[in-house]
Amino acid sequence: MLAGLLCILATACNGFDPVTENLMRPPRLTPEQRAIEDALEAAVLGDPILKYPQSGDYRSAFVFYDLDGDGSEEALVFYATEYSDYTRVCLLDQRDGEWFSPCELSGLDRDVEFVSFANISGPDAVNVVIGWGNPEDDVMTMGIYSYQDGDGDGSGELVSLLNYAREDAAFNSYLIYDLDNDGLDDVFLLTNHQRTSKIKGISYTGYGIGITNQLSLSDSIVQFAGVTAGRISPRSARRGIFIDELLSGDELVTEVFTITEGQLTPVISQDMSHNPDDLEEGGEDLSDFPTLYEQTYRSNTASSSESPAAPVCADINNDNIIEIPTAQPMPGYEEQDEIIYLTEYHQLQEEQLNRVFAAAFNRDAGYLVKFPEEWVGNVTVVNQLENGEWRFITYNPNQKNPLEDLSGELARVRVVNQNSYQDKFLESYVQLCEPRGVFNYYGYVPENPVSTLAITVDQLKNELFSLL
Ligand SMILES: [Ca+2]
Ligand SMILES: [Ca+2]
Ligand SMILES: [Ca+2]
Repeated sequence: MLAGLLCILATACNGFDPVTENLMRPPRLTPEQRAIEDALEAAVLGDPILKYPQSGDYRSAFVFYDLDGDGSEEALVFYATEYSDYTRVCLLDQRDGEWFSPCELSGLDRDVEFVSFANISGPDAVNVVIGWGNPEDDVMTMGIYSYQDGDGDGSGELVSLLNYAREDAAFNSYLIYDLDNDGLDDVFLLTNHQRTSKIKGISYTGYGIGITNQLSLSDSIVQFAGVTAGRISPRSARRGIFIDELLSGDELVTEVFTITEGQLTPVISQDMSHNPDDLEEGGEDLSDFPTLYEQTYRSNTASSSESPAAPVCADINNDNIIEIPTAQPMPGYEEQDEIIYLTEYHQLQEEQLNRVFAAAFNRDAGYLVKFPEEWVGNVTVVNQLENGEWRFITYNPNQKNPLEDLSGELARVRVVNQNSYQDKFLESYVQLCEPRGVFNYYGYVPENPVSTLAITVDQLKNELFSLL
């Protein structure tokens, strides 16, 4: 969530993308860098045009990693030439202190999307995972490789381990995670193209890696809004992959899968029917009651169509269990055009979603205010248009205009840009946190409140307010 927000903040004001082939040059600082570039040029036919991964932890055209476990790093270099349609990868290694290239090979598309390292193909294996793509297509192709060293004699090879038809390695989103907790990473490919959506698992099968199984995902997925993994519930060590899907209609839904005896197994999925235990003999017919899957339906509450869809699954309370969010209009906003939502996060416990966290998210301003349990359903938020201040007020449905009745006010949060002509000295407000860039975050709690819902300014500052 934080990364997503920073990403928006960083790109909101200008369309400038610093990671482009023209703007970034390989460092030419040390003799070793020079030696590496010389080795690349010697290995490549024509002039190499360096290519930079677009996402992930490694953003340089030169990626250093100890692939064969000999204690010194090899280099992977991504490049194209006038003779190649696809980006290629050149492996560089050292022999007697000299850089040389034992091999280079073609990638699977025009650009490199990301590079990652994982332990997939067996105990002690180091695997290179590369996403290949191009700007015209949102479907990427996954490559998984290992470096098989030829005794340091220069005959080592970067071997592709996923020898499938290209469409079998296609994906729109992915996750690398040890879902079955056997010590080896598993890879999950998510696809939503050609009107069908799937999750595909790639794991170690005893002698190599293979697609272990695949299952259908929701109909009409527009895009994957999030994918994360972790413990499913407080009472079990079972791990799940949580997939947030944006559906047509700007609605989000979550599917959850685990691995049981080597097989991907739905925990929450579109295909699930009602739990047979719900339909005991003589019991009431619960077929009209929403399934767990249907209970995860929520509106996309992102502040604009350019922002990443929200809310998505996360470990919101740092207890190592992943929570599933829902969102409902705050009291009084059911019929409004500009809705402020209460976002709730739930844990799966005994086939039910139990709320463990509720908050008002001000995504534009970059903060949230957690709702104490007794606030839920009884407190709403009013946005002061002139300064963007959020006022938290007791909701009184008997008033003619409950959203204009500020008499039951409980708290305010205001964000002030130091460079603007807003009030900078807010009497009786307190600073809620350190300034972030040019933004100061202020809070206010009325004196002598009478309401049972009242909070203290310390509570606001230390328990309820936090930055996104
Ligand atoms: Ca090495
Ligand atoms: Ca595993
Ligand atoms: Ca949690």
